[in-house]
Amino acid sequence: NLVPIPGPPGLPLLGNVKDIEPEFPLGSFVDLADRYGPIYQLTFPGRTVVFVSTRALVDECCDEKRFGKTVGAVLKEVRAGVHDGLFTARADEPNWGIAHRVLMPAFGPTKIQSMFDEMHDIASQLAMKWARHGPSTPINAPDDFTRLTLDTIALCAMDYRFNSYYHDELHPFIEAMGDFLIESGNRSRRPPFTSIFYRSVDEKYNQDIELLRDTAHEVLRARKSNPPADRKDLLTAMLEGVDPKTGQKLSDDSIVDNLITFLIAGHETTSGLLSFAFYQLLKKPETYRKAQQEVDDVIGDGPIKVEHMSKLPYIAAILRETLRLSATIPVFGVAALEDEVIGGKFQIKKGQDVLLLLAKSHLDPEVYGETAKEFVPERMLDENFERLNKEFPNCWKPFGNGMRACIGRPFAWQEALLVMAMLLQNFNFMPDDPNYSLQIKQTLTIKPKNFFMRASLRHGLT
Ligand code: MNH
Repeated sequence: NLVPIPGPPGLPLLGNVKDIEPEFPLGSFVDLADRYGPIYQLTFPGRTVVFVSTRALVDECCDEKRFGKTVGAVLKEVRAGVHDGLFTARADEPNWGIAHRVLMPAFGPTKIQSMFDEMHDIASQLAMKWARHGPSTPINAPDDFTRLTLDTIALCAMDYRFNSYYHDELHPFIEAMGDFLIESGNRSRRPPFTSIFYRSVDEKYNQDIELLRDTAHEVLRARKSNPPADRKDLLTAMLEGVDPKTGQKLSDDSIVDNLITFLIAGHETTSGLLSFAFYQLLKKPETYRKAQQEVDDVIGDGPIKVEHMSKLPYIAAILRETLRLSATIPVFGVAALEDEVIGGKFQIKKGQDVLLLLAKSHLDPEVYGETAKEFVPERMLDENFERLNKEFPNCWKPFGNGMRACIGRPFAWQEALLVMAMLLQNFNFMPDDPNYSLQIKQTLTIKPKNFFMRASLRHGLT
């Protein structure tokens, strides 16, 4: 007794193209989930996509014996810039396994801890900038966090300094990257056989890709022409690492693909996380006070050290709760490995793409009860977090799933903890506009739009 998957009726040829708001597809996905329920389906020229939005359905789709990562429509377009780099490689492409095995060790706990000083260097530049702004200058939080995370990944992973705080405009790489990702999304929704109308758009797209690749080549060239004596970072692993399984090394093309991949994947998501975290803190003074208290108790007004990072459970809970309500990658895609039935009655054919809608499944009342839509970091304190994940497997998936889960998670975590701690230690923050209501900008990831705050020093900078 199978039941058809519901969904909005579409137009001939175009299918459901018009049901998606191009500026903010996530909003449409969520609205459709509110209208059609836990599972629905959309049709686009040449393909059908199923969306699931409850914890239970997401859980079934996270079973790697039944489903595996799919390079969905948008990522397929992103491949025009980064090919089979780690993020965009298909399951059957050998370069994924090679890069995965060669690069995993670079994200081990000791390696991440050894990056602390460089993370601290960039975080201090941010604190210095905001201290000099003084309390009456509005701070564009998402922009400055983007400078922070881009400079951090480039310095830690490849010993390259974008020096974003020394420029008013964001680095051209960031603009090219944003436009490239947005256009990749647009292309994935463009009807076929219309490319003749998009000539100048295509030209710009190719120029953006060229800029991304030139930047990566420049990083690679700088390293090769001036190899550091005793530095072992991600780029070292890319250049020297040998895959234990195949004995292969990464080719130069694969290194460029992965450098861009890491510059993109390594900063967009974390800057969004920090921006949403501050948005939430400013809305909840009580939470803010507890977070600042934790920093004062654990670190005081002395220098922040790597040992402190494991001693900030409330800040960690704030970050988890932020990623629950605002997963900065709000959807990710899997495909069925064989013909499947999910939810006991919905048929999913082999190869069918299924999008896991975290923006809904993270609000599932089965898991989070009546306060599901509220920001309550206490539920994410270590013991509670463990209990939730045990009772409701796959209820919290901001870092993706299984073997294709985020390789940079420990990196992002240390960076975000450090930045939260340093900012709370040194500043009191205020919203610039107390009536700000959240708007979201979506590329491949999401960030708050037009979110400004003000910072006043609590004492001299530490
Ligand atoms: Mn990250 C994959 C979320 C920080 C590098 N990342 C993923 C996926 C999610 C994700 C979700 C899986 C996507 C999919 O299934 O299609 N990542 C995050 C979040 C943060 C984050 C929410 C911060 C917060 N990611 C980082 C950082 C780096 C990084 C920092 C690099 C230092 N992420 C990656 C790479 C992959 C990935 C590389 C692809 C891994 C793979 O497929 O093997």
